[in-house]
Amino acid sequence: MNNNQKKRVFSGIQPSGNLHIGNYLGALKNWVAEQHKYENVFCIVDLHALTTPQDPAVLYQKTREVTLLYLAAGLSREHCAIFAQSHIAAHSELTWLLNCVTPIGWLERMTQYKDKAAKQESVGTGLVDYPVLMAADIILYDTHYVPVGEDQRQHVELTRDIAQRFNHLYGETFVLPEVLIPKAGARIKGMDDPTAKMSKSGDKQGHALHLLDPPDVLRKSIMRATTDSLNKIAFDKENQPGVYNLLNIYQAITGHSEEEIIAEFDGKGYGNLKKGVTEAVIATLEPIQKRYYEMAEDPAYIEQALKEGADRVRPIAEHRLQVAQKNMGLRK
Ligand code: AQP
Repeated sequence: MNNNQKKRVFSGIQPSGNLHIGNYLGALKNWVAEQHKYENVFCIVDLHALTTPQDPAVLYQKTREVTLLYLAAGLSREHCAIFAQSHIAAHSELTWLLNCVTPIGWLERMTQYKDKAAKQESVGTGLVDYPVLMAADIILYDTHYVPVGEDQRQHVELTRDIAQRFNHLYGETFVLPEVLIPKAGARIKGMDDPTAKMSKSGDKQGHALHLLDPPDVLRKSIMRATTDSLNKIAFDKENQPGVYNLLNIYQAITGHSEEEIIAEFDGKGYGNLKKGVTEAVIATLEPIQKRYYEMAEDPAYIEQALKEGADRVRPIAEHRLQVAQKNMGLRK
C-alpha cells in the first residue's frame, strides 16, 4: 500500500440486498482485474444502505456477505484495503463539512435521487444527501480514480464539483477524482425488463442474476429473459433491448468483440444465445461461489479482514479530514 508511484482507486457497493451480475460486471470484476495497477480502497458502504429502510440484523449480515464476495471474486487483502464505511468515523464527519458547501439544488437534480424518491411515500434526508456522503468517501482518500457502473457517473461528477467548490472557498484541500467506466457491462438491465437497471432493491424473481444464485436458478432466469420477435442477433440497444442486454453480458464476461459474438450466435436463434450466456455466467460464478462458501465457514476471518482493512486506511482518512477542518477554521 505504500507505493507512492501508484494512483489510488476508491469504490464501494451497498449491502442493501443480494449482489448481482450488474454489480459484478459494472464494478467488482474491474476492481479485481486492475488491482495490481493501483493502490486500492474498497468499502462496503453500509451508511449508504441506510438511505433506504433496512432490517438491522439483515444489514449486519449483508455487510459480511458483501465483504466475502469482494474476496471470493478475487480482491486480494494484500493489494486492497477492504472495510465497512461505518467503521471509519471520518466519512460521516467530512459529510457534514461538505453539506455546508453543497447547494441543495445540486442534490435535487440527481437522477438516482429523483428515481428513488418517486418510489417512496416519505423521502428521508439521507436519500437526498447520499451523493455528499459518496463525495466524502471518495475525497477522504485523495482518490484519483473511481471505477463504477454508468449509473454512478453523475455522482462522481458531482463529487468533483463539491471538491472543487471546497478548494475554491477554503484553499487546495482535495484531489479531484476521475470516473472509470467499463466499455461493456456498465449498464446491465433486468432479465424481466430490459429497459430497467438490474438492481438489488425491489428485487423480484427473474429480475436479477445474483452472484450466489445456484446454477439452476441462473439458468431459469436467463432462459426466461425478455427478448423480442425479430429473431435477429444484433447489438441494437434501441430496437432490441433484451437481446442487447444478453449480448452485453456475454461481451463483458468473455471480452470478445461485437463482430466475434455476432459470428458465434448469428442465425442460431435466441435459445442458443441464452444457452451461451447461461454457460458463461455459470462458469464465471461457480468458482466465486465455491470460494465464498469455503470462507463463510470462518466468521472470525471476516471480522479480522474488516478490522485490518479499516485500521490500514483510517490514518489517511483522518489526515484529510483534519486538513479540511483546519482550512475551515475548526482547528489549528
Ligand atoms: N445494473 C448495473 N449494471 C452495471 N453496474 C451496476 N452497478 C449497480 N447496478 C448496476 C454498479 O455496482 C456498484 C455498486 O452499486 P451500489 O451498491 O452502489 O448501488 P446501486 O447502483 O444503486 O445498485 P443497486 O443494485 O440498484 O442497489 P439498490 O437497488 O440498493 O440501489 C456501482 O459501481 C454501480 O454503478
